[in-house]
Amino acid sequence: MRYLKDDDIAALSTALGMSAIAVIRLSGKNSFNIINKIFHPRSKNRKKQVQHGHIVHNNRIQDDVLCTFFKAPDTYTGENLVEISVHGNPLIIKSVLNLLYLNGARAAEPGEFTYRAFLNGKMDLLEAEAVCSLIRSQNNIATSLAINNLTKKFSNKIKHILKVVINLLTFIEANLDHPEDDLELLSKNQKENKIDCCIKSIKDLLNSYNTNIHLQHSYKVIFIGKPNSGKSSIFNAILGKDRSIVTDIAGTTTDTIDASLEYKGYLLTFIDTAGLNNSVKNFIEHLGQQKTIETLNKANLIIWVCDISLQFDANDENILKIIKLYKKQNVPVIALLNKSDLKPILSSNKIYSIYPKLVNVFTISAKTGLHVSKLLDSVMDIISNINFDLNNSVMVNERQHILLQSVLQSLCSIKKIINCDEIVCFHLMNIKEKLNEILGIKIQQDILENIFNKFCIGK
Ligand SMILES: Nc1nc2c(ncn2[C@@H]2O[C@H](COP(=O)(O)OP(=O)(O)OP(=O)(O)O)[C@@H](O)[C@H]2O)c(=O)[nH]1
Ligand SMILES: [Mg+2]
Repeated sequence: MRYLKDDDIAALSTALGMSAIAVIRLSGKNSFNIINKIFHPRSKNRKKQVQHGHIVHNNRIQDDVLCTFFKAPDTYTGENLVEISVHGNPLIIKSVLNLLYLNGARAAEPGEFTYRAFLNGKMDLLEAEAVCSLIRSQNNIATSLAINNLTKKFSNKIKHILKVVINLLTFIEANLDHPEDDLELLSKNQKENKIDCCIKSIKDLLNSYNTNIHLQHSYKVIFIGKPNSGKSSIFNAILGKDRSIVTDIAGTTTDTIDASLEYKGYLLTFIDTAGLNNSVKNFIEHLGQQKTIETLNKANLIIWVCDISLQFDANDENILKIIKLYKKQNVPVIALLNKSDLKPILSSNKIYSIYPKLVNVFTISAKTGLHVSKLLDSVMDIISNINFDLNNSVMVNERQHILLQSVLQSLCSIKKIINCDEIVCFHLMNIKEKLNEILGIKIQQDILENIFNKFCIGK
């Protein structure tokens, strides 16, 4: 990896493939000189920011392009930057890039443009990481959260906590260094209030992580129910293909099977699971059921499939207990009374009488297709109403989560020794360092490179 700061870098910033146009970026202090060696503008006015002209090599025109010149320091990278809009043919892209390399630029490493933006103070590390999340977001909520980070909402929250910590540290250190001076002392209560306020903010951010982690890629919709209730049949009906095996043998599905579907702009991942049965017979079934339970931890929505033609039995009872547990954690649940083409024994009234809190109960038939399409709309209704304060929530990634957890631990330790100023100071210094690391201040080079390494090339 070569994340140098003083040379000139170039890369394709749009996706490689056939397209109307493709944008190549060139950044560095010599970038204007480099492009001018191969770019022949049509107009004599070289002061224009956007110039139309040709890329020429050995007197041959390689492409008809638009060059946009951005003069440092008001650019994405903080350096002189040129965006060359070429025709979107991979051969042309390759030839223009090669000419840039021949004339003094080198191929940019992943995320290197954003890395330079960070080094040149154009953005802090949280904003830089948000750029990566924004590009990768696969649903509307994830996109909104990434934009919140990009517009400093996360950075401001961290900076606010940092301010409280520094303020507290200054007070306590001053008192430790100059006990003889008549400095104003903070009472135990005042110190505790400040620490509590930080703990609350950190806990809110950690909660965001738990929600975000599920949402970053797709919404997980998980089918559960006793064996033979028709989970796989409904799963297949929704997907419109036979993804899971369906038979009348209880315990047909022994593993979790997932398939994704894009619907109304949301990416949904449906997961079929092994039926939950209190009296499992063999080891494979047992493993399958364990996997079902583990999968539930990822659920954004649970679909409980019951067989309308059978009595509510001990297996359903057990599943209901599990559902109550997840409902408590605010995971929404839809109960489906399947096999409505058969003589009904179980009714929605029965389900409501057992568990009145279930609001989404409806009948369906995987066999006839009754209400299968309605199910998708109900899924969407629920998912688009997942309770998000989109204005105030932020996206927390794994790196930030680990650091936040460590900050929380130190804050909790302080509460236990609040009167012991030396140890409080020690913890506060540690917290300050971790908060700075979240923002990317005084962060080690290898950690930094590791972060940007995950970006795509050209960003
Ligand atoms: N009559 C009728 N039969 C259905 C319906 N849905 C599923 N079945 C049948 O019920 C049986 C079990 O269906 P599956 O979809 O395999 O059930 P499952 O819940 O995935 O079962 P396991 O994988 O064993 O947990 C099959 O014979 C299906 O054809 C329905 O709506 N009506
Ligand atoms: Mg099945």
